[in-house]
Amino acid sequence: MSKEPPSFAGLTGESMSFAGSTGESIDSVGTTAPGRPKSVGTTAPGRPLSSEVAPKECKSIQLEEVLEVLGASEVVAISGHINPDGDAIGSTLALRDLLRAMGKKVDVLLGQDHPAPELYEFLPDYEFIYASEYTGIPDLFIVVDAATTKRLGNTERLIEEAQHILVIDHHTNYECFAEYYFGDDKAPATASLIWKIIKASKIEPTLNMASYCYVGIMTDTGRFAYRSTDRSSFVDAIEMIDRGVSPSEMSQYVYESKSLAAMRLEALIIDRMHFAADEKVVYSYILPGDLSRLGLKRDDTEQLPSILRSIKGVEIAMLFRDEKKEGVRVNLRSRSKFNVGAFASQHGGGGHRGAAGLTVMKPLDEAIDYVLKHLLEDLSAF
Ligand SMILES: [Mn+2]
Repeated sequence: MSKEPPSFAGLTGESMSFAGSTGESIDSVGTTAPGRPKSVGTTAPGRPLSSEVAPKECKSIQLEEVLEVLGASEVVAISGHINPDGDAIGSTLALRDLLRAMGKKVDVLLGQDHPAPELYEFLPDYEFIYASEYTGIPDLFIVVDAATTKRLGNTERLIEEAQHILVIDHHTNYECFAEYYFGDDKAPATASLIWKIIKASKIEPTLNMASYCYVGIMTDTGRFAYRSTDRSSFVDAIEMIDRGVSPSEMSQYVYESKSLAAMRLEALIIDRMHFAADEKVVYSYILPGDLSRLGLKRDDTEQLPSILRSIKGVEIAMLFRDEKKEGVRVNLRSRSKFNVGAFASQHGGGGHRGAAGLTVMKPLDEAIDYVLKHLLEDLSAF
């Protein structure tokens, strides 16, 4: 568990023995052909490269060009991914304030038809419009913190309708669906990129902009602790503190305002823990009735996978959330060099090296078996 993975392709040779089941009912990216004969070795020379479609051209733009694109637009819509986290929320709101200060008409959209998480309601001007109720046709539609159209929910139609599309993101699995892309998969948060844009603009960063971006960076780095945390995270934080952001206040709001019900859910998850691979892998699950019984929302589960990963010796933590007809949502966290983002991408999901997610369209027990089987395969080849 200490080697750097060469690339995920290098592991496919081993997981080929499961190729027959790979392409089944999860929305797999389809790099493994169902029914292919087992291959031996780990270099996988027999991968069906010829049948793979070459990646589309992605137009990456630099900071200056981002400001030109923003400057040239009058009516703007911004959206993060569905079930937005702190980074998606913080990034959209900071960008909204920047654009408003630039004199633009801006709406922040939600791709889902349920409210943004209550957890971040302490943020000023916490206002969103359901994309399903939005009738505007923006000059510019900006997608933040989402690399695939699958993460857009009801905002996806704007990809067709808006005149221009800009994606600002830090995930590794960008699908090249936009005209402009300002991305950096090494950035600890999308909010770090937004902060860069704000600083490069002619607008003086406000306390609100700094607070939004701080929450984005704080949550995506797990309070400046995950592997993604780097020097820039702290430099950005210092600049935000200089604008008046209080780190302890932000931390209190996000991490120490837990409801008793949320604490009870944690107890339930801990009670249901299972281990594999010499206790290097831990997993637990949430049943369909759990949240409603406790009076909780799906947003209240955001921090649970990290709690599982915090056990000594655990390298990979997984939380399975049974959403019945919507399938089983799997959240993965890694603190070894095993890249859960690449693993998730292989199975139709996405994310980062240390935090990723995917959806499996199977009943819960089968979903657990499926993911665990593939994970253990890849781990043993790793
Ligand atoms: Mn993010």
